[in-house]
Amino acid sequence: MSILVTRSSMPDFEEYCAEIRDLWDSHWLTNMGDKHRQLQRELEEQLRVEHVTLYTNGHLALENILAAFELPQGGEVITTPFTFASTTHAIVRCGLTPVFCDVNEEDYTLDVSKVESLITEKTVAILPVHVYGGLCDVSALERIAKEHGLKLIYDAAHAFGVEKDGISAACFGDASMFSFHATKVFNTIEGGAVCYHDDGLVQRLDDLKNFGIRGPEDCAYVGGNAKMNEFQAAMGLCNLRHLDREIEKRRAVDARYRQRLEGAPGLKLRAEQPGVKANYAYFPVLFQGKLSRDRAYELLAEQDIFARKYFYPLTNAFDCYRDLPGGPEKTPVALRLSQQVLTLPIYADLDLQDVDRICDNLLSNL
Ligand code: T4K
Repeated sequence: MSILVTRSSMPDFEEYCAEIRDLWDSHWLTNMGDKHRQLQRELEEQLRVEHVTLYTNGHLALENILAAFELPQGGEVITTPFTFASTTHAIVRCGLTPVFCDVNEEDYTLDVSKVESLITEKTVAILPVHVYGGLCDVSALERIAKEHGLKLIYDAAHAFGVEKDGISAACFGDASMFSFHATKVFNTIEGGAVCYHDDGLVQRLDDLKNFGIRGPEDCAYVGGNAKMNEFQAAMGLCNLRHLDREIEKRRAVDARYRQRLEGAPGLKLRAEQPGVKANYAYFPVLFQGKLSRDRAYELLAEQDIFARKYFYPLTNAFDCYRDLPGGPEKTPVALRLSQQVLTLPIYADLDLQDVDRICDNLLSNL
């Protein structure tokens, strides 16, 4: 059987059936039903954050939080190109302009020493990504955002369950977006959330995801539709019960990769971050020696093992952004990473013997 880069975590079939059983009694399938409300409450507890607003996917969560801040159209948002398409697209689809900042060599998040030089009178926000679940330099970014009066919105799509010195990733900045897509450490099939402290945002975010409708005869705001449905929320309620065990199993996979690959000539692993409780969402490896990333990808594919080149190409290399200033040559570290990185398969049920097989294959070709 093929080994893919990840495999969705799922509860037992019976557990999910039991969770959705009462939907056949209520016939209430969406529009902020009981399961939606329960999941929201449980996530506020789990992530230890004042407010969680749920969405049908992470991308719309990000678009909605950008819209909620009512940033001036054309305003500049400092962000990373070393990310999934969604981050940059959300900025552009909200009528804002991405300004690409390079990333650092250690954890591949925004290089905070380069952020301030990109701030202009048009800058309205910073949108960093906790890429692979590794946390950005949150204190430096907080300081810069405060000093310059900028919104700080994290793309925390990969960072569910991550903590720094006991503080949940959901608590940093003005808001954080999480993805609950099938490929994530915690999934609701498709899904996402915005986490934040400001009570004033609750109504706005609720309006944005439900047409601005506040009652049968009351439409207060020009909203769209981005609601999480009850089947998604039910999957979330089940998966949340098993989260700790899932992360523990991922930790074992991560540890085995590190034990086998650390120090191998031409390979560079991302260092573990001090004080950070990780979620082991991805296992990125840089190929910097004789064995190229593309060859490593092919060698694994020949054995039916499908690693992924997350994140190649950089978003500032996308055709649709070729007219923006700040192409890949302006973000040289990110460019090099995108050419060297391969994310190896990692998921809770990945057999350690398969991890060994992947490592044997790579090590014998270095
Ligand atoms: N910001 C960042 C930094 C993100 O990485 C993402 C999403 C977002 C924002 C937006 O969040 P969402 O709107 O998606 O909630 C996948 C995911 O679709 C995407 O959610 C994720 N990032 C991105 C990094 O990866 P693809 O195009 O690589 O997915 P796909 O279909 O090739 O699946 C990858 C592997 O996952 C498959 O080889 C097998 C496994 N898989 C996939 C699906 C669909 C499963 O095990 N079960 C499944 O149902 O984008």
